[in-house]
Amino acid sequence: MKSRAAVAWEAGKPLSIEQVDVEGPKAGEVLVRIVATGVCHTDAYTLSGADPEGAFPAILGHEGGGIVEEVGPGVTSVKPGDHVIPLYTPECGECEYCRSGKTNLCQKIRITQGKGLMPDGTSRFSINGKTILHYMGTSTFSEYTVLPEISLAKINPAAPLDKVCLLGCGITTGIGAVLNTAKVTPGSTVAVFGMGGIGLSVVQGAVMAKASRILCVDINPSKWEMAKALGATDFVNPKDYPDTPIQQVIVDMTNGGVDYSFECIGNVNVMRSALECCHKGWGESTIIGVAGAGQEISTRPFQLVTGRVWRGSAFGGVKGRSQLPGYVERYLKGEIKIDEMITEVMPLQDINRAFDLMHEGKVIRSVIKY
Ligand code: NAD
Ligand code: AHE
Ligand code: ZN
Ligand code: ZN
Repeated sequence: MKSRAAVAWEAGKPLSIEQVDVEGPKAGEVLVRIVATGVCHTDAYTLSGADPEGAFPAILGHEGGGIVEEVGPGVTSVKPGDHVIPLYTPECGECEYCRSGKTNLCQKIRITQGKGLMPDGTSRFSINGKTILHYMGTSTFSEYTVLPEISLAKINPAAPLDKVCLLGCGITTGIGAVLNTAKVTPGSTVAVFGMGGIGLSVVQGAVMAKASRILCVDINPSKWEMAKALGATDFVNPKDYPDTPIQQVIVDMTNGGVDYSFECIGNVNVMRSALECCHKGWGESTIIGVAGAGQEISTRPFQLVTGRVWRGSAFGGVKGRSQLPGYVERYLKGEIKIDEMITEVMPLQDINRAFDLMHEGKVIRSVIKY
């Protein structure tokens, strides 16, 4: 079938709106009509050429909501008409990782997914016979996309797909990093670096965890209003402290450092600051931001010897098939805020504007509606 899609032909170039050919679902696969998709900084990161796994031409997008159109042979857990959220972190329930009880990082299809291919090693997308690659196993910048059955969370059809699509990445990642990865305890102090869709969702998570103080760090002061509305207590702009490392500013503000910090930017220098603003003896820092090829983190080992902990989080530690439907229910009950995070809604043909607005710092999340 034909589908409208935004194709990334090469790194560093705008996306191009095309009619792509989409092959039907093979065994264990599902054809989904994407109703809406968010645009996450990770899409921009891969498009920029900084992603060591970035392969082109490809159809990006991983924050979608859609409806099952057709299922391939052997698919039993979803049927046409079901509402679904695509999962870039699948959940097979069978692999060593799924059974470990220690991680959400199902590895069943990770190798082919990282190469932009379906589990059988081929792509379902092409234009005039030329193969177009998948991305993160989801490719939500195509109106019709094919996913493995294990990469779909079936959700309550009462949930508006143009809102809960953001649970496909940003909001779940931020909240989950607080609740599942760091396990922030009531009364804790929290520092959040970067007030995009991820950092603001960390703020939401910290409020849910009953943190006593939530310090937000961003070089763009226009982000403060939203952070404050979500429950942040302090705003720190590193540009106001040109002569003092930002970790020192936070240590001074918090009587020795915060209990928990989160890096939500993808900047390795900020990752160091986020670790070093943690309290001696117990402070824990979680890296969420994704850094470019070749970049590495560093700190004095003494920072860890003296009790600080450095960890990372992918998709908020959330197991998509078993736990994401519960996040949708919490949105429907008003416990998770999504609508406030959507500052732009636009059609697919305007998708490059969503990337421009992100780079200009003028948007929290743009949602593309097909
Ligand atoms: P975004 O572009 O919406 O927000 C980034 C924010 O960081 C902006 O407000 C910007 O002003 C701020 N910022 C930039 N440089 C800064 C600096 N030096 N100091 C302070 N603030 C600074 O991005 P997003 O969509 O929220 O994504 C954030 C990061 O999280 C990206 O690296 C993305 O790839 C990553 N991410 C990771 C996961 C995961 O599962 N680990 C999931 C989603 C996104
Ligand atoms: N391809 C990059 C890694 C990118 C990365 O870390 N992705 C996150 C999700 S970001 C969503 O916005 C993730 O889930 N990582 C775990 C995984 O298995 O990719 C690189 O450096 O190669
Ligand atoms: Zn994302
Ligand atoms: Zn698995």
